[in-house]
Amino acid sequence: MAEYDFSEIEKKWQQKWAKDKLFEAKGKKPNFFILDMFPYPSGDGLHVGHPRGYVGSDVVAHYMRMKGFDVLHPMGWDAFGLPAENYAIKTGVHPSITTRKNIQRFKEQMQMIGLSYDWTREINTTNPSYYKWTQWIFLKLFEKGLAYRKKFPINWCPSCKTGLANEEVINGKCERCGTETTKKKIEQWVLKITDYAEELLKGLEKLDWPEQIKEMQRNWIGKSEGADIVFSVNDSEIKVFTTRPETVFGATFIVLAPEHELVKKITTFKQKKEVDNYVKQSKKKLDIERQKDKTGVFTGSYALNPATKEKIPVYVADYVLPYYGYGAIMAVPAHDERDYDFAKKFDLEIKEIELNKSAEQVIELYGKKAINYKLRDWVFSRQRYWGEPIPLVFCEKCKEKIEKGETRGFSKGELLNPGWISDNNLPLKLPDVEKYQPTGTGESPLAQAEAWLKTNCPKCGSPAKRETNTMPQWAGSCWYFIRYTDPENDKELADKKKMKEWLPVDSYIGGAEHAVLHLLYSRFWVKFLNDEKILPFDESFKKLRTIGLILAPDGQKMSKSRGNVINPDEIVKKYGADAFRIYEMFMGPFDQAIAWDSKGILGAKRFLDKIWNLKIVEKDNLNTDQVIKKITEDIESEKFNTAVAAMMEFINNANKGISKENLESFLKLLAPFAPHFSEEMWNNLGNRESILRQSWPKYDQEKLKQQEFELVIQINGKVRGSVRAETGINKQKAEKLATETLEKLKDKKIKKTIFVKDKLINFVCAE
Ligand code: ANZ
Ligand code: ZN
Repeated sequence: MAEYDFSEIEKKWQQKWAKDKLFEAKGKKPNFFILDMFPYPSGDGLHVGHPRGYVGSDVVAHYMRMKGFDVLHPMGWDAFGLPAENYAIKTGVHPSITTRKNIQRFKEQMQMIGLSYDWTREINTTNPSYYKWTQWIFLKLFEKGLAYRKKFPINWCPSCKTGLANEEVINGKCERCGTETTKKKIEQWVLKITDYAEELLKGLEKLDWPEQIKEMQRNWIGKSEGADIVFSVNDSEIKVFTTRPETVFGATFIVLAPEHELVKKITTFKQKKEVDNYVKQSKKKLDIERQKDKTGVFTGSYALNPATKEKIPVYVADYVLPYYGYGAIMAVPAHDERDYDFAKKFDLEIKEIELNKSAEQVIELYGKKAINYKLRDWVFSRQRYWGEPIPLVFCEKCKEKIEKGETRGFSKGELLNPGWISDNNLPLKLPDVEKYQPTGTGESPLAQAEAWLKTNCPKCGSPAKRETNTMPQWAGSCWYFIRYTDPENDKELADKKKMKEWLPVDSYIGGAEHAVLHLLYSRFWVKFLNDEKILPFDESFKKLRTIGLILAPDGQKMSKSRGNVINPDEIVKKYGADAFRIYEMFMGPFDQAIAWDSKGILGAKRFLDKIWNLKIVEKDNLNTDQVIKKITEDIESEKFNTAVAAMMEFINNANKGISKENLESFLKLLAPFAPHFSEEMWNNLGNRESILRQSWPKYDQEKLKQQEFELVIQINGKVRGSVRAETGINKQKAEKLATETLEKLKDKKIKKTIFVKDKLINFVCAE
């Protein structure tokens, strides 16, 4: 069998397409925005896992173009972040240099695979002309009072020497480096994402996203409906939040978190030493440790249960968390497992009660309806170098004015954070520094850039100092998709008309690991900017599809240290970009993890060789309607693997030859998957206009119907149902179809099946 010369063909067409500007979005109607999550350009280059999503989105992009849509399919670089900075610490090479080099390599690899990006719209989050607008959005948040300074114990990575947001701590470990996080009390910029808790929750309903991702966001936002109930203790009041107000009759003790502000006040003299000691000990513990065994101490005081009028003891215990609800609970050991464990250990009353009052009734007597969210505000400052500078200065003079009560000329944010003043002179460029090392003190390396640090207050001209913390990794990616619609604009983040034309993103493809990070943060910024009338839409991504990981051939996660990384450059060199693309799509369901298999890539190559060698005949008996329908539907539902399988089956049936007309139709179906190969064959058949400019083949509904029949399904000779099936299907397929159709067949013990071609299938089952 003759093999096609992929290395020559692929390069040739890539150059031709670029020259003909085949993939540039024009802004015509109807249009379609298909987006990949843009990568962090690491020093390792692409691995074979990246292209799984990129090829998938590329198939859709080609398909939509052939369906007549003007397609926006862009790529860019999420290039701020720790690895470039860590490399700089080690070698002294400026992160911008490393970043430039890495981007170059990523881009070459993407071009090698023939991805049809519109490179005229490439963006880079570390470019001042880009981060000017990231800073601008931050200032908008600040001005509206949605950014505030707060000193409180935040998650701290001792290795990265920076504070982290809650979303960046995965099972107690730093999302970046895997080090166990600790708590550190430092002053931080925090964004009020909690103001949007309800909208973020509601907005999920209209999104076509994987249910599992939506559920993760719902859980993260964590809405609980219940009541606030007040318990009085001497002359103080303890407010608790409960989701089960009707259990108040069984509340036999109260528990305060060690951090609760009333602990000191209500602890009796006798108990003071023990309580102080306990509070000190629990401060050292991590949140997960606090949940493990139930520990606690008695405060010596009693509270009044408003429902039973009984006096119940007040305890301090660290299984109650300080930042949820009010950091205090009514303990109902008969109905709550945590409280039960605690009551057992401390020998407290466990009162069985009859729940004869409804939650509503209890609220009307003793409480107030309340809603709580688990979502916390977003800790937004990082004590690191390689990030967007926060464009604020600190001015003592302005602070004094505000503290004296002057409000005129100050924004809401400035009044909320006295002394902190917006610097609207953007972009505020990241200065060069000698040392990139994080200091560990809570200041970023920018504190050493003396000349940059010292400035004058933009408001009053007095000497002022710049904020030295930088923005987190997630800032630039909150809004990057907006910039693609108008990447060069230096007057606005993007032109309104262009935004209206393209946004929100029609289809977004990327990793599920971003569920409560990027995918949540971005929705928050978009909702805010929409409220500010800056954006004409209120959700970022209409449709989201997540990609399964590609594992090493040994089934393990690919990693350099394990030495099991498959390098895409080698694969493409050996088998060609098209075979690589076909295999990436064929290897398994798009959203599921799957191990790389070297035999599979070989199979993909052979499939293309087979097409290359097809004999062209005057007339064939092949059925293209069927395959067109199948592939159309599969692409629309991201079932790329079954689409490739259908193409393979079609080609197997063409071993006696194929007509030129059918081959041309088939090549159009193949083109999104194997564009270079299809283009070459298309060209060889005498066509001069690119195959990627052809319209997507249509199938004949009527003809398809004639090729279908009603498959009768019987169980033990009795008709139990029927289903439309294509004529000529074999027994195996008919069995599958019938079991998918008749639910009850799943529970039956099937002894044998009798199949009458194009008529019926009878399952002989045990009675
Ligand atoms: C009495 C009760 C009885 C409760 C019962 C539950 C079951 P979610 O659903 O997660 O919102 N709680 C309130 N604040 C807390 C805090 N700071 N730390 C730990 N636990 C806290 O949980 C709300 C329930 O968690 C509340 O309802 C409260 O216990 C507890 F059969 O009140 B419940
Ligand atoms: Zn000032």
